[in-house]
Amino acid sequence: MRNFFKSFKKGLSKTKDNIVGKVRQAVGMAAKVDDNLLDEIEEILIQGDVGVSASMKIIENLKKKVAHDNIKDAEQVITELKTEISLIIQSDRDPGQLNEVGPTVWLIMGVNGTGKTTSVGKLAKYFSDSGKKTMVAACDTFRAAAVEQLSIWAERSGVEFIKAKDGTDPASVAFDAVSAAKARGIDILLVDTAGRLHTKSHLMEELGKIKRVISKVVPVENIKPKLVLDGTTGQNALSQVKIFTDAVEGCDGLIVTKLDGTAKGGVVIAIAEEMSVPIDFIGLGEQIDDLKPFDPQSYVDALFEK
Ligand SMILES: Nc1nc2c(ncn2[C@@H]2O[C@H](COP(=O)(O)OP(=O)(O)O)[C@@H](O)[C@H]2O)c(=O)[nH]1
Ligand SMILES: [Mg+2]
Repeated sequence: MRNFFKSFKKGLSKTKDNIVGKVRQAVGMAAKVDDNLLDEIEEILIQGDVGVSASMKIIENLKKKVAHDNIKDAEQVITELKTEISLIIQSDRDPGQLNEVGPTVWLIMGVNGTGKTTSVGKLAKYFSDSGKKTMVAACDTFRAAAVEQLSIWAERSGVEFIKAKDGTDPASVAFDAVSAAKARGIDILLVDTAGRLHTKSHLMEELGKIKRVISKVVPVENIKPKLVLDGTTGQNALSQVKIFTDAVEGCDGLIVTKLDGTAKGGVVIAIAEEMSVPIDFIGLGEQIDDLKPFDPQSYVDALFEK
């Protein structure tokens, strides 16, 4: 647990400096707790990609609280800010939850370079470490390098690996993989797909086809489409959620990567406020253990730790 929190702290340090660090500075300079200070905090939140909607909600609630409780102590404002952020992102979801009767199939989708293939590799390690029978399928038939990359990750985690031959139809590879997973009593099958621009309709249709084809082998409730978002792209990432959700008729959860590389990790709060799809895992670095189940409490604690 200590190591778990340490990863959050390390991976979110840029965001911490950029958001809570700046709030502390503003609070330290402020002569008193007033609307000026709270507006300044709102500006800091928006700059940190917390999103306009979440930032406004947080500050509105803070203003009410300051007035109602007659808060004069600036330090108290920081405590209340932490509470407001916690309220937005809290969740009792278990991100690694699998269906009782397997295989559960995670269909990993997203635009190019968001971190799909490496996340599949990291998830394979995560699930095999938790004692789950894990299989990985490389359905990125566009990039031979991606298949090679994933086979190395799979080998490192000691999980089963199924790959496409060059130029084969991704849906047929997925079908074979799901059939094999079912036959071998696999708990979790992770399907890596090719990156696609959400503006290219035939590629988006292909995702829908993959889902339809595998639903011939496993019940549809076992198929969990997961969207990988690049956390460094901030608000842009949010617009991808709807399009991918439409393509597969429902996105089950999000994986937000590269939070270690950005000062704008407040995007996690924006997603929680604006999207109906929950965040399941977050990427906090490039090592195999750097993809963590999203724990809202650890996220907030990491940002507000002194
Ligand atoms: N720093 C950092 N880099 C990441 C993270 N996730 C992925 N990457 C990097 O992002 C790049 C693209 O990843 P890849 O999995 O190939 O993306 P794909 O095109 O979506 O399959 C690689 O260099 C990864 O190492 C993360 O959480 N943190
Ligand atoms: Mg890839």
